Amino acid sequence: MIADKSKFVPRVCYEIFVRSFCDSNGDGIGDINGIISKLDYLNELGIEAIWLTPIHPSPSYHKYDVTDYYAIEPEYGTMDDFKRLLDAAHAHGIHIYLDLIINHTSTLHPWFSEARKSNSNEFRNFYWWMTPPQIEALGISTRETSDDSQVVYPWHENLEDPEKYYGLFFKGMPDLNYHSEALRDELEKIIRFWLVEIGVDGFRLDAARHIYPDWEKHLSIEFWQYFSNIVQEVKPDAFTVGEVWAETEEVAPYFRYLDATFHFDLSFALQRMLIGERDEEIVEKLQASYALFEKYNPLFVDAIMLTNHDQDRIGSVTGNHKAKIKMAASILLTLPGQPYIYYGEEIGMLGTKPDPYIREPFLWTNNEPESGNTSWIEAQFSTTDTVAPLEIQQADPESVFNHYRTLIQLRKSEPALAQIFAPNLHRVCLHDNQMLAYLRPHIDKSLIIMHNLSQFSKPILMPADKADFVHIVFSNDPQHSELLTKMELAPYCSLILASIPNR
Ligand SMILES: [Ca+2]
Ligand SMILES: [Ca+2]
Repeated sequence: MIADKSKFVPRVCYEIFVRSFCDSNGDGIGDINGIISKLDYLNELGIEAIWLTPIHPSPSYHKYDVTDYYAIEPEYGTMDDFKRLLDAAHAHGIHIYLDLIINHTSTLHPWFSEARKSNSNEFRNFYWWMTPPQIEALGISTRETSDDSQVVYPWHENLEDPEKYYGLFFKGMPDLNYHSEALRDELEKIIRFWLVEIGVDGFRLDAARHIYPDWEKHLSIEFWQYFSNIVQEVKPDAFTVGEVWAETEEVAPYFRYLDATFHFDLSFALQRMLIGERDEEIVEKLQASYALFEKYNPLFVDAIMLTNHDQDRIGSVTGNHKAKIKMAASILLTLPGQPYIYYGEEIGMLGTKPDPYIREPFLWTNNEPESGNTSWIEAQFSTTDTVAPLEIQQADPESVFNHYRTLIQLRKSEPALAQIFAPNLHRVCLHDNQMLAYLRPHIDKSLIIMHNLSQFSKPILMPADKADFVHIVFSNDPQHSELLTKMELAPYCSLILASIPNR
């Protein structure tokens, strides 16, 4: 029964920061028609689902502060454009996940414009309000910073109002208060609208661990039960992936009600490994997280990524080291779970914080007119001097782009890699912590994957019981061909082996 559910098809996903992806009308701002024009490209890359950063009307460039949940940001296009995007994506077999920001709204949302008028306004309790003495009494005037918010003082003044409002991320983003039944009714309408009337395939759920504030934190998980009940009722096939930016132990309970959550611990561990050129017992750490996730949901989907729009780009993390950028992809795309590629990662784009510089224009071409390159911001990191545009990389068999493409195809064609449930991952010990190696068992064709994390050529000290893994499925070490005869792996290279010949 589960096998029929399309949401459980393993999909290689792609995060699009809409403003920076592709401009269709020459105003320099990425838009929905731009994305439609690049669906063939995404299909060629092997992408099967897209997470769009927010597309609702919003005063900010990133649009994580919504003013209308039922409309499309005019800079990005119209609802008709969006419907055409959905149809075109579906025709390519690509699912669309909407970024749903329901922890907070913009201060310019009509609900807040009303709520801030007086404490008797009917929208007042859509948000959190308290007087300074109440805040003091609860001891909540300050908060400890978290990975996803550096805000220490979350209570903000509302002009003459004796009460302050709570905004965890920013004073322009007041937190919604789901103790309000009227707000819950509004949320239900929003979910229904996008899943049923418009027909998106799922949601990426922003700030999922912050729905209730720190002093009522335990209610956040229950909230997702309520949310998931609505989704189950209106569109059981819809996929949900939550942003629970916390350590694995705190993330795990969210799997009870969400299909997937992003694996931040893994993302940072992979980054440290690429910098330090040393394994961090990543296989054991992953096995421990799977055991934890499974307790809450045997059908959990581990949403894995190198980085997203809130982290320094992997290209910069590695110091624009092409071989490491490729190795990062080789690791991500051979681990269990549902991989998310952040737009531009596949061409090795660069960028470090502040945020706008990890969200720079995608480099389609050397900036020819009508190339689709956006220009809303002047790139500081990913310029044609530092990163070869896609057009150049497509023609170069050694490019980062072609490496991504190859690995994605491999992930889809090798059943051992495509498995999505009950992650199949075991350590293979090569007696060297600069050699990361793991087995992906499969009844027909198991694979051993190894990566030389170091700058040194390394011997392959294969365990005796794995001696029959001699058929090379993939290698970017030029000294390898079809059979593993030279028991050595060149610096920063990856090797995939099977015990039976390739078809
Ligand atoms: Ca545009
Ligand atoms: Ca909240």
